[in-house]
Formats: sequence, structure tokens, C-alpha cells
Amino acid sequence: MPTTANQTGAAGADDPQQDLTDGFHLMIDALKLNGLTTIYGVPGIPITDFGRMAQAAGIRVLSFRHEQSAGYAASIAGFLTRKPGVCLTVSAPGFLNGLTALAHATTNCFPMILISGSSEREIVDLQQGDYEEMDQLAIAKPLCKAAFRVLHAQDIGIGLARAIRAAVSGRPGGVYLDLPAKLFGQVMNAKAGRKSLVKVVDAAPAQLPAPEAVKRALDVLKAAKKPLIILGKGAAYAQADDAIRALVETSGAPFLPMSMAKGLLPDTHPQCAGAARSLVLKEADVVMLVGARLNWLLSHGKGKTWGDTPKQFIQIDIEPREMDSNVGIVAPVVGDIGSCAAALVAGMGGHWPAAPADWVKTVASKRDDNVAKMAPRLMNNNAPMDYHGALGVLRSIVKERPDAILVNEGANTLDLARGVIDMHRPRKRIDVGTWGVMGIGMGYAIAAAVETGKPVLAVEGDSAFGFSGMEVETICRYRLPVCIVIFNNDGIYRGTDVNPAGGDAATTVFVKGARYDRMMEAFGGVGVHVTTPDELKRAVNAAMDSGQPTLINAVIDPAAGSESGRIGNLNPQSVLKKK
Ligand code: OXT
Ligand code: ADP
Ligand code: MG
Repeated sequence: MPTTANQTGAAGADDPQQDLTDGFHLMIDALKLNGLTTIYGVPGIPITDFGRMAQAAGIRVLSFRHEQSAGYAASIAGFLTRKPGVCLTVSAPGFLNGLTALAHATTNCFPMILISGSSEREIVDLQQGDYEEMDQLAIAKPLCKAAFRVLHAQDIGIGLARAIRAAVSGRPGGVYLDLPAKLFGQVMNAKAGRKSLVKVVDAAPAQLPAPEAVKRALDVLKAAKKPLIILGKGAAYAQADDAIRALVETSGAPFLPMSMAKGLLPDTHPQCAGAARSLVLKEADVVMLVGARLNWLLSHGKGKTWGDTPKQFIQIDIEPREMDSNVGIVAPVVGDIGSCAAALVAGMGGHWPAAPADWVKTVASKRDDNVAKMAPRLMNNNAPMDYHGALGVLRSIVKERPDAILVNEGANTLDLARGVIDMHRPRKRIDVGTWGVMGIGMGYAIAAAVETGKPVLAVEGDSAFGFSGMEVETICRYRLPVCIVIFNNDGIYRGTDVNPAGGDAATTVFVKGARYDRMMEAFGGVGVHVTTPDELKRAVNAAMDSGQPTLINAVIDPAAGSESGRIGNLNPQSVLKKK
């Protein structure tokens, strides 16, 4: 039931005959009409009343402590639901705080709409110093997939429709929607207002691959002696889980999940090559990329990581321009992953040859060796804990609770957790993504709990947590079932650095022995301090059973980590001798 200004007492309410609506109500109605019923944001001029009215109209409006966290929440809501996550901010500084997350959404191909209130065009364009003056549209444009401004109430419906389509169609991404303060108060006839709204039909249309592209890909795959399928987060986003499983299992090829594709097929699946990563990348002769880009995370498809075996790449992606971005793609398959996977499986028919047995065996044996090598390290009960002892516990807990969503950020905390914690279901692991960005933690945890209703386990480096730590208040306020485990090693990578010049602490170290658990207690959540894997296990299980907001300060040996986790090689080295 659309709201009108009369019903809620906004502009035009004095005369009940008038049947007027206004910008506030049109925007709310447009969002609801399109099923966008959750907003993540921070209130303030000029959008405070908009948030209030949206809440009164049945939209869930979650208020954060910082727009960046609200933006990250919206971005991952987009990934988890395939609907654009909505973030609402005030002008200039609030907008800029949200913009990092919008750029992050675009970089990661997540659909998101950042809606920011803005100052008056006339004053901004003449640079006359309005309250929070900034040409937000111009600033947002290069950092997102599309940017729109709505100046007239009658264009709100179209404006939102354009934003939704831009966010979810083709390669998903971030969209900026600029709403000047004056727009909210603009009044129009309610009937005309209703007519101006647009319910977007088929926002992300299926994109079928060309039959010849499918045939070409199958010809290349069939001739492979050492085929490999790489599943990326685009495959997880596509929610085409059955088709992808059929493609992998019919091909019989080993598959390697990228970080957020873990669990699309279980990490324990017999074809999973996650624990034989180096081997499969080096030795494969045909590599089929499914919703994964050949960017830095895959060493751009060349160099030492990929070894000497000549490679042929097949790539399934919705974005045609992704093809040949780093190396030549011999068989591009452009389309949505569900349609492409289904077409490939259909093309395989009932008699697809099994992947060569010697290759499958070689991969399985390397995987089993690596898993066996790691196993004893995961069982230690040392205090202070090392990463493996602590992660061994979390690995078992995630196995027993496969529906829980794992949020993960840090350096060692990220890289080791990725390897150790097997995922068993699709879209249950969400992390730093394409940029390796710190600060997604609490926003992701909040959105994951809100959007899925499932328990969330956030495994956080102590530095990583600090980027969004104040959102523990938000978690407590909404009583969300979030259990945060902080791997507290007193710093970034390690807590043992010393400033050789004396004076200030070294750049990578924090207060020793910090008690993050007490932050949670300050807001009525549960705080626990643990020093052994046994204590950690008890505390996490209690938190997951109770569903209470919990923060576990898990003390990790400050000397246990390595510089930048598994990507230390990316640090530039000085040729000059260290002083
Ligand atoms: O095959 P081989 O033999 O090679 O073995 C591989 C697998 O086969 C094997 N494996 C297994 N073995 C046994 N069993 C199982 N189950 C298994 N699974 C796998 O293990 C190895 C490794 O496998 P993996 O991990 O798959 O392979 P690899 O080679 O690592 O993969 C390469 C990559 C590139 C795909 C992978 O490493 C990756 O995805 N990396 C992502 C890295 C990343 O994004 N890092 C985050 C950024 S680091 C840095 O930038 C940080 N900052 C700066 C900063 C950032 N980022 N953002 C902002 C806004 N400001 C500043 C900061 C501040 S990190 C950071 C904070 C760090 O401190 P914290 O306190 O938070 O964290 P701690 O470090 O814990 O202190
Ligand atoms: P990862 O980091 O896991 O390797 P990337 O973010 O690099 O994954 O790649 C995701 C890819 O998936 C992008 O190139 C994007 O265009 C593609 N993609 C996203 N959604 C779909 C979809 N529904 N169908 C096809 N491709 C998709
Ligand atoms: Mg740390």
C-alpha cells in the first residue's frame, strides 16, 4: 500500500482532500515496490526524516556508527541476495565515507546503490559554500558503474529503476544515486506520483551463450590431458549451484575454488584441488575460469605460479571485455553463469569422457599429502595459541555448523583461515575480496546476519577489526547473532616489531595484551578472553548456541605470524642496506 503525505503528516497533510505525495514518500514507495526493504546507513542532514519515514513505512533501516561499515554491509547484502544493497548517507563527508564501499562493490562486482543526500545544485555549481557542499555526482562517477541525480519528484521512480538495472544487469556493480535536499520536500499529486513509479521487470536478464562458443569451449576441454576448473566469486554470486555442480562433476576435472567460492561445492568434495593449488596451476593444460578473473589473485595467468606447461584458457563470464584482459582466451563463453553452465552440460551429453585418471590421481595424492601434513598442527593446544591451533578448533565448529556464515579479514588471520577452514555450503565465506581491504568485517557480519538470519562467525585480525570495531555497538543494539573472534597478536602481521630508533612504538605494533572483549561488554554483549584452543572452542560454541552478540579476545603468540601473511612477496624491497 503506497504511502502518501496525508497518511504520515508530511507536506500537504493539512488538507486531507489534497491527496498529495512528496519526494520522501515517492522514494520510499519506489524502494518498496522493487523489493528493496532494507537500508544500511547513518542519519543526518538532509536524510534523517527520510530514514524515519522509511522505518515507519516498514523498511528495515539499520543505523551504523560509520558510513563505510554501512556501505560494506550494503555491498555484501548485494552479493548474498542478488538484489542491490542500499546504503544511505548524508552529503559530502558521509557520502565520501560511503564511497569507499561503493568503489569496493564495483571492484568486486557486487550490486549496490549508494543514496546520498546532497546540497543545492545552484549553490554547489557556483561554489558558494553551502552546508557540506560537494559536487558528489562528479566525484562518484569514475568510482562506480553508473551515477544518476534526480532533480524532480516525478523522476524518482525512473531514477531508482535506472539505478537498479545498472547495479544488477550484466556485470554487477555499484551505483550512485544523488538526491538533493530540496527533492525530498517536492510535492505532487499522489495519483500521478504512483503512476510515475516503475517496478523493474527482469532486472538481470539471462544472457545465453552463443552455441558456437559453447562448442568451441567443449572441444578445448575434451582435448585436455590435465583440465582444471577455477570457480570464482562470480560463480557463487550467480546462485546457479546445481548447474555448476553438474558442470564440475560431469567434466570430472579437479576444481580450485577462489576464496569466496569455497563451499560452492564442498571443500571436501573428491574433485576439490584447494589443497593442491600450486600443483594444479603449474601443471594444468586447459583451465576453465568460471566467474573468476585472471587478476593478481591468479598471478595474471602467467609467470612462475603457472609453471612451464603451455595453457589454454576457457573463460565463462558475463562481461565480454574481461576476455583477453591478461592472457589470450582461446574459448570465451560470454553469458550468465547459470545459462553457460547449463549449455555446457547439455553439450557434454551423456557420454562425456572422464578426466584423465592419472591427472586426477596426481592431484588427489598431492591434496591428501598436504591435508595430512597440516592435520597434526591443527590439533595442538598450545598457550599462547598459534594460528593453526586456534583455527583447528574453528574448522571443526564450521564443519558442525555448515550454515553459519564466516566473515574473515586480516593478513595471517585471513590467509591461514582460508586454507584451514573447509567450507561446506555456497556463499558461506565472505572476506576482503579483490582489493584485500581491511574494514569489511563488522559491516559484512551485520548484513550477513540481517539478510540470511543465520549465525555469523567473524574471524578477525586485531588490526582488521580496528577498522570497523565501533560497530560492535550496532551489533549489540540489534541483538544480532554475531560471534567475533579476534586473533589478538598485538599488531599487524606480528606484535614483536621494535622501532630501532627508540621512542615511539614500531609502526606495526599495538598496545600489548589489549582486552577487546571489554569493548563488547561496554554495550551489553558477551566478552570472553581465551588463551587456549580448548577455551576458544567452548566460548565459540556457547556464543553460537546462545545467538548472543559475543566478542572473543583470542590471544595469539605475537611471534607466530609472517609479514603480510601469504602475500609478503608483494612488498617492495629497498636496494639500500637497512639502517
Ligand atoms: O599448493 P601449495 O603447496 O602451494 O599450498 C597451498 C595450498 O595448496 C594449501 N592448502 C591446504 N593445505 C592443507 N589443507 C588444506 N585444507 C589446504 N588448503 C590450501 O595451502 C597453501 C596456500 O593455499 P592458498 O591460500 O589457497 O594459496 P596462496 O598461494 O596463498 O594463494 C594466493 C592468493 C593470492 C590467492 C591468496 O594468498 C589470497 O587470496 N590472498 C589474499 C591476501 C589478501 O587479500 N590479504 C589482505 C591484505 S594484506 C595487507 O594489505 C594488510 N593491511 C594493509 C591495509 C589493507 N589491506 N586495507 C586497508 C584499508 N588498509 C591497510 C593491513 C593493515 S593486512 C593488514 C592488517 C593485518 O593485521 P591483522 O592483525 O589484521 O592480521 P594478522 O596478520 O593476523 O596480524
Ligand atoms: P574471484 O576474486 O573469486 O576470482 P572475481 O571477482 O575476480 O572473482 O571475478 C568475478 C567475475 O564473475 C567477474 O568477472 C564478473 O564479471 C563475473 N560474474 C559475476 N556475476 C556473473 C554472472 N551472473 N554470470 C557470469 N559472470 C558473472
Ligand atoms: Mg594482528
